[in-house]
Amino acid sequence: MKVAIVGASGAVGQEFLQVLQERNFPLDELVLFGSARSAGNEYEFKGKKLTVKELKHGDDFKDIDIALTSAGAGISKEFATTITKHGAIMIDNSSAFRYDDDVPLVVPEVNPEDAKVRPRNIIANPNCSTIQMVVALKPVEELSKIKRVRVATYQAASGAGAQGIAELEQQVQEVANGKDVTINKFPYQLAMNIIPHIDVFLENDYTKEEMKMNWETKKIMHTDAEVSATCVRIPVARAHSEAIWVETEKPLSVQEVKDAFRKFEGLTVIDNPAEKEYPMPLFVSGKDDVYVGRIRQDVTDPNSITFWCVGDQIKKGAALNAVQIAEWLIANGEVK
Ligand code: 2RA
Repeated sequence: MKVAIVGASGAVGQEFLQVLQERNFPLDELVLFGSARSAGNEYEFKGKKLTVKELKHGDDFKDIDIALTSAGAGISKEFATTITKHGAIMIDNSSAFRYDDDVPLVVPEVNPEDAKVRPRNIIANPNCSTIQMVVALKPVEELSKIKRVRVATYQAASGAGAQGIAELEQQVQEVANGKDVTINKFPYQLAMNIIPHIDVFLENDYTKEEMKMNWETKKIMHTDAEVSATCVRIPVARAHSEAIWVETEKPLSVQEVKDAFRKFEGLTVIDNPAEKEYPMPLFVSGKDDVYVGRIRQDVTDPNSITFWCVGDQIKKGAALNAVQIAEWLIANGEVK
């Protein structure tokens, strides 16, 4: 098994290295690719030094079985043929192919079988805010068809990559020292602030980040349920939080939803208001599971349940989900 990471120096690329190592992913060789700028960088993997090669058109992917790519949509589009032409399966973390009919969009706990039909040998990894939400929605959908979802997100700086985290850390220092704040990645100062704007605004006045949650949920869950999202950037390093309201066809009790959450692979319930126990980004950072809590009946509607959901954006929201897709492909004989 020969695996490639494309975009090895980025926040998600680095997390790929970490996750492959942590899970003892069954590989014989790992090859790292990156831009001309990051070519030559060295990273350690299982005690060995690996050097980043420059991503070029040619035959470098000839013997690669699985390519984990996270170098932005432009690079993914430009290099998809180079990566897949000799048979490598490209598991792509960018938004380049998510809405293409001939590219499956996969969260292994929700729709793993979709990964079998991949005419272009590309599988897309969904956006981070969608991944953690659909992991929590799936057990609810198994109890009753979901009619509608409303969600407000509280997204960490890591969603803007390693530079996003660095900018938040720098701003915190600048604010503490009474200096002018440096703003590059985010539209406004993030430290001591929140910004109700992620990605570009669309014609309907939702942002693209918000509509991704609508489009991607429909494709992954094979549902026509509409999702209305408000996506907000908050000054947290690396785990996204979401307040979710789910309207179901049948009324559901809080207890049956809690039981379904507890039984569902990939979810951890922390829900004990009496002891002030609920998931928070500070404690979920670095964890594999999606965490849910504050599970309660929506007081405005007997057919709605509302809850709080936290997931590590770089892990389950990106690198881990892609590696789990790769593991599923291997376990199901999909990699030759
Ligand atoms: C963000 N969802 O948080 C994006 C990253 N894919 O900015």
